[in-house]
Amino acid sequence: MLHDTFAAGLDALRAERAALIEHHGRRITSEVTVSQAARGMRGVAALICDTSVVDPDRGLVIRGVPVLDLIDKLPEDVFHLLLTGALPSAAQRAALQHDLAARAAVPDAVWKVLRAMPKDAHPMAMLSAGLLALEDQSAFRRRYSEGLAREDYWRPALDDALALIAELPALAAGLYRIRYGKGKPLVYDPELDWAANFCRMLGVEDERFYRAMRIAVILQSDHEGGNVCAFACHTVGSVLSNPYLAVSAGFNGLSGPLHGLASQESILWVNGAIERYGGIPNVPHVEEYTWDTLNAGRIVPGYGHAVLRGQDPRFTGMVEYGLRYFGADEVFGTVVRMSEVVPKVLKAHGKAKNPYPNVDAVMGAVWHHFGITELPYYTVPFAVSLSLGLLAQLVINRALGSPIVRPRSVTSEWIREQAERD
Ligand code: AMX
Repeated sequence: MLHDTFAAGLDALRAERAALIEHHGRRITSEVTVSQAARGMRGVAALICDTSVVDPDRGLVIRGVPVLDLIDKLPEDVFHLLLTGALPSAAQRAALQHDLAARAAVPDAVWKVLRAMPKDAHPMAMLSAGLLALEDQSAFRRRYSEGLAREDYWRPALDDALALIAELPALAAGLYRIRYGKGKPLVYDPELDWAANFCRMLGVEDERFYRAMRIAVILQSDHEGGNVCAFACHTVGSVLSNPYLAVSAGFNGLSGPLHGLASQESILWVNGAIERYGGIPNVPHVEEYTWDTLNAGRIVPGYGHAVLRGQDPRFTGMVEYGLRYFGADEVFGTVVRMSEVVPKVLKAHGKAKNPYPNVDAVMGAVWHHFGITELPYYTVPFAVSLSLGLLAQLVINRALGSPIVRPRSVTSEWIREQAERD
């Protein structure tokens, strides 16, 4: 059914993009300075992505809807919204859930690969390896080698997207159970929704966890096109690498401490404070602890952002849920205390352009509260959540026939020569 819905909007999608290029093709989105080229292209707008926008002050807006207005939905609904621009009807949601349940089985060969990995392999490396081990299932790979017409690329890409979204909770939960000796991987229950299945397959059956997972997934489901994870996935996907390869590349990008691994690092940092002060630190303790981190030349994990300049609504949304349901939790309480004090210290420090907590400052406290206490695992649920946006973007790009990503680079010598000529 999702194929039909997407196909119904396809002509309009393509016509809109063609008109955009025809009428506005010469409009300048950004000029690029040498400083920007040297510093991670910060602020350079050089991609078109319609699934979501990160407004520096308001944060994530998905298809025109501020993300906090979506947290009572299901992740399935949000995937539909990301891909098609509209929330699903009840029938469309039921069909999507049915489709996901039918595609959710992870073959034994994948578990064999994961079991063969080193005992201290990082869970994100296992997730990426698991995707590569699933890659032989790619409908895109098969159909392309059979001679697929360009205008039909999106069809097997959407098949792969649905298979990946279905398989990811099982894969992510299964690798947790293998990596941390929790028993055999569990299988998908078609009676439960997608996020509840993720929790149950982790081994936690708790309605409060199901609700927290739905919110967490929605909050982290997309973050426009330029974040490292989305950009890596888009770049690799642009050469028609199949969706398994492209998403694995995106996840590898998410695995760095300046990006999604901050979820692990921030709780490590929070736990350090709890240990040092014997419980939830008071305000002077947090100030001291934060200054000690900065004076040691380290970054404060879970704070700052490359685009956001105000509060991250993903942080606010998750904290609101936590305050309602587990406000007394020590790790969560410390996260909240820190969020009240650290911004003042970062402002006084004077470097970070955004001194506020980002989404990674809080998510680990949620997993910890529900008994997932293995910190290296914390980036995995982020990756599973972000797959919704990565795959929506990928299918749309396949449908639009987006060409390969291939910007130019310049040499330092070229810059000096240009300067001498002026
Ligand atoms: N602690 C200490 N210093 C920080 C800082 C932090 N949390 N955030 C920024 N700074 C420093 C930068 O390192 C930089 O220092 P420099 O001039 O000596 O190189 C200076 O402040 C200016 O940086 P910026 O323009 O504000 O940030 P950025 O766009 O270069 O980087 C980010 C953004 C997220 C990498 C950075 O804020 C950071 O390292 N934060 C901590 C890690 C983290 O939480 N990452 C997750 C972000 C959300 C996500 O992607 N999942």
